[in-house]
Order: sequence, then C-alpha cells, then structure tokens
Amino acid sequence: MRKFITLPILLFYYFCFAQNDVKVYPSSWWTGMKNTHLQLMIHGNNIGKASYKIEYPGVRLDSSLRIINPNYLFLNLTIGPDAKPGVIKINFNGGNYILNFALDQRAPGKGTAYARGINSSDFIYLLMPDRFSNGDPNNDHYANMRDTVADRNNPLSRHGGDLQGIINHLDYFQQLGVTALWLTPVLENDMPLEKEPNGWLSGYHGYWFTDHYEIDKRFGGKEAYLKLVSSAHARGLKIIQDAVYNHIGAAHWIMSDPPSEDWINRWPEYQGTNHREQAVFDIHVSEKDKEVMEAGWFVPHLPDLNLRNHLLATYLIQQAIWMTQEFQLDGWRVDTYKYCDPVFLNNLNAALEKEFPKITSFGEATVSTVAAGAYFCKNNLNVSWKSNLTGILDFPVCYAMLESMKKNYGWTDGVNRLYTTLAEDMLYLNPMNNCIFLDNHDMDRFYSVVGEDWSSFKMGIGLLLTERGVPHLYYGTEILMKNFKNPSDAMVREDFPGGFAGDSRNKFLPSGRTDSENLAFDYVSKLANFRKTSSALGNGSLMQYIPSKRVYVYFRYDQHQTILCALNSDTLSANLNFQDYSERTRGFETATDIMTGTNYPASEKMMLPPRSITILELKKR
Ligand SMILES: [Ca+2]
Ligand SMILES: [Ca+2]
Repeated sequence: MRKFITLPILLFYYFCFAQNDVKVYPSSWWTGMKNTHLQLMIHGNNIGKASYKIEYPGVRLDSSLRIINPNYLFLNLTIGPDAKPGVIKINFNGGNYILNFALDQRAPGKGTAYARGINSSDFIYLLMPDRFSNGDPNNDHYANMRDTVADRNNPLSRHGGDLQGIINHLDYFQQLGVTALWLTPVLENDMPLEKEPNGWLSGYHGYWFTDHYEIDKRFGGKEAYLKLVSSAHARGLKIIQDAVYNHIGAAHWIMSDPPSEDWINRWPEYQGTNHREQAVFDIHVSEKDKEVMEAGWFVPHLPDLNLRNHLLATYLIQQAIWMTQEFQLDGWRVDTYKYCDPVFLNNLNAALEKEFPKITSFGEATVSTVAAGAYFCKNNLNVSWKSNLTGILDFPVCYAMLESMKKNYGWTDGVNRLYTTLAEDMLYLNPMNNCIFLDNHDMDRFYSVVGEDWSSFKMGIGLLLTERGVPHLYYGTEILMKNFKNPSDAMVREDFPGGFAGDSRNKFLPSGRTDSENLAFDYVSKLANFRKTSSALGNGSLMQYIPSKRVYVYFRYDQHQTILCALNSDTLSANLNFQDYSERTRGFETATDIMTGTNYPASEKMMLPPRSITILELKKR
C-alpha cells in the first residue's frame, strides 16, 4: 500500500522542482571562514516535504528544520577546516532534484586585507547612484520590473544613474580628496510606484529592498558592483554599503511567501512607529511605547521585520557577511538603526567583526542629544544593553556645527553649542569613530541652510574637515548644490549636473563650473587633500577652549603635528592671541595658514576676519 502512495508524491515533488524555482540563501559560501556554522534557507515549492541528502568531504549536516510553511527547509551545516572549495550537491528525493551550492575559496588575507574599515583619517563622499551619473543608458528601465519608468523630468521617478556612472568619475573623487564612497543602497528594489502627496514615488533611493542577494539591475547588477569596488580599491578608495535591517519593501518575496507570519511585526490595524528613540532607552518607559517604537512600521509600504525571529536574524546576518566577503566591502552604514531589535544589532556587529576584524559600521541614529547618540554605539554609559557598534552618524554634532554658523552667540548658543556638545564626548567609548556631516539625503542642503552665504560655507567645510570624527560630504555640496526638502526629499536629491547625457553643464570639470562653484570645489579639495596627509587631522587628539567673544579655538594634535583652528563667528574681526593658548602653542614659532600659505609669527597676535575659520599648522621653524 505504501508504495502506491509514495510514488505519486515523489513524482509530484519532481515536477515541482524546476531548477529556477528553488532558491538558496545565502546563494554561496566560502571555506576558511572563522565561523564554521552555516544555515541554508532553501525556498521552493513544497521543498520542506522532500527528503534530502548531502555528502561533501569536510561538510557536516548537523540538523535541519522544517517549518509550518512547506516551501522552506533550513539546513544547519558545519563547514569544517578540511572542506575544500567546490560544489556541494544537495540531493533531493533520491536524486530527482539536485541543488548545487558553491563553496568558494575565501580571498587571501583572512578578512583583513580587504574589509579595511573606515576611520577618522578617511573622508567619505555620500552619493545616490540614481542621481549621480548615468553610465549605461541601456539599463535605465526594464519592462519586467514593477516600476518601468525612467523619467528625469519627474523628481520622484528613477533618473537612470548607475554604478558605471560612478566608475566613470573616480578621477573626480580623487581630485576632491575623498577616500571613501558611501552609496545609498544598491540592492534590488523591484517595487511598484507608491502614491505620495506629491505624486507617484519610485524606489530610486534604494531603501525598499525586494531581494537581499541581488544588486539592482538598473544600477548594473552584480557585475557592475564588483567592477566599481575593484576600480575604487585600485585607486585607494574604500566602499561603504548602506544596509537596512528594520524593514523591507512590501514586494519582497518574504511578503509574498512568508516563512512564518512572525517574520514581520504584525498589528491588528496599521501601527506606525512613534519614532521616539527615548522609548528605547528610557528607564521610565511604558512597554507600549517601547513596542510601538521598535515594532511599529516606518511607513505602510515598508513592512517592519521581526528581528527577534532567529531564522530571520540568521538570514540577515549571513547576508551581511556574504556581501562583505563577495564584494570586499570596507564598511557599513546601517539605516534606521534605532528602530531595530538591540540584540539582533549586537549579534550582527559581532558576527561581522569576527570574520572581518577591521570592519566598521555607522548607525543612523537620528537623535538630538549626546546621551541618546552614545546609547546606540560603544559608550561609557552604565546601561543594561551595551551597544557594540563602531560609531553613529553624529546628528548632535551636525546640528551644533550648523548652529555655530547660523545662530547668535550665547551661553549655550552659536559656537557654544558646538563646544558644549563636544564637551559631552565622555559618553562615547571613542568619539573619534563617529561620522560627522553638514547635511545628507534626508536633510535640507547645507548651502541653503546657511542662506547661500560664502563665509558660512567655508566655516562649515572648515569645521567638517578639522573637527573630531570621520567627515562625510553629501554629493554636490562641493559645487554649491542647494535646496530645501520642499515639497519633498527629491529636491535635495537632484541630478549631479554633467552626469547625464544632454546636461547643459558638466560640473565634474572646472570648465563647466561657475567661478563661485570652482571656489567652493577648490576650497573643499585643498583642505581635504591636506587632511589626507595630516596625521593631526586624521588621527590626532582634540583640545578645545571655551569660546571667548564669539571666537572658538580648538587644536588637533599628535606628536608630529599641531593644527590650530579658530572659528570667528562674529561679524567683526577678532584677535587671536597665541599666548592665550600656550598649553598647545608653546615652543612654536610660525603658524602657516594651510589655505593661503601665509606665515604668521606664532608668538604674537593675528587678526581673524569676520565670520571665518582660520586653520593654521604650527611649526617650530
Ligand atoms: Ca543607467
Ligand atoms: Ca522596527
């Protein structure tokens, strides 16, 4: 009797397993990884009901897991030290279907020759691939994707920019003095257009993932990404990938065939997050507020991931390792950090660091206080959950830098805001690991915020490239791109002029820029290129003095070099008396203005122009 039942079932399985319909995550792996455990998630029609067999020298099947959804099978493997590169054949239903799983040789260097990490000597350039440059007009749109539009006349549409466009401008980054590129996400966003108050919004920004193992083909796919990383590395430029763990796009396959309902934080009715980071760390918090903060959805079309689910957590952590190894990434920027399960985040960071000891990650923790920022990275706080994150995107310092140019002077206002904010660096384990910036793709553009004022521009860039931390510049700031987020974010995400066919001006070249744009580019470039060779600005200590009469003086210094920075926020000129800072100026005879080359005697007073930053290298002779 049993024979008659088994045969039809086997035949059924056989016809269900069309090769292309079975997916395995991760899609490949490596020998020589430090963590020898690997969990394969196999997704295919009724695959969870199939029998299976794995025989591969050095690879052991420790256990398997079938879940309620029969379309999933989880296999826990040990990739032993004796396993050789090759193809693991996973044999289903007695040979009716064979899944080939590649086990590759890990690149030499034990995860340290690449994945070098980002540190304070770097200068990051943040760009949005769709908006930077179109290097391949053939990939702008595809008829078989949910959003088929590429229209540069619509701010909310895709514009066709891609990875080849970035590769075409590597010279530009080097001229500017950049050492690392942070691209907004490059993973596949096969999402339909979403209705917004201002029209139909596309996933041009990249934050709506629909597949964690595919590079969006409108950016050029995996091939273009590999080419970008290798071309950038050949020029000494590092690559930072932008990750999102908090949510996925509603068209992600996890939504169309959920392994289990609890992979998503579900609510009886739509529940948006309260966006209140306080609810994460407040010792007086209500459980309700805490749960809504973490498990509420960012927006209705971005389902919130339940990162407390172990299978999902493993899937995502292995994906981060896979991406880092496959593309030899140097660092990560993690979106919506404060909305994620804290246990997951620490497990993720620890797993990455285990395989890639130099890797670094910056979390996007949009907070307004130093204490809140410190909570989300390595810190000196006495709290029950201790973050192991390298550093945060430092919003408190960003806001303080902007205020030091915009606001009137006061006990805690103007430059005093920057002074008092940095004075709270004691809360961070290493504040030098924080990423500092003047704006980003979610903020009004810096040049507009300071009223398109040239003095403020120089003060801002001066602060950015001399204060403590890892500076990042938002694309276009160096050519005075401007705008407020009105009516939408797209206004601060305009195309880089010259990056697209038919542009009337090519601002990648001096000849395409106006005089004022060239002044701005040259100002950034000169300071950034000086910074590249400056040990004090790269890794030196910070000493700051209490602002006096609207003048804020601070030093970056190490045993080789001392840099004095003086920000005069007053509309009148001011005197800088070197004797007032003798703790750091003693023994020096000359102060060289690194922007003009002018030398001043370091024993006397010098004049600081109104609303200016003066950056001096102190020299013995
Ligand atoms: Ca394109
Ligand atoms: Ca969440």
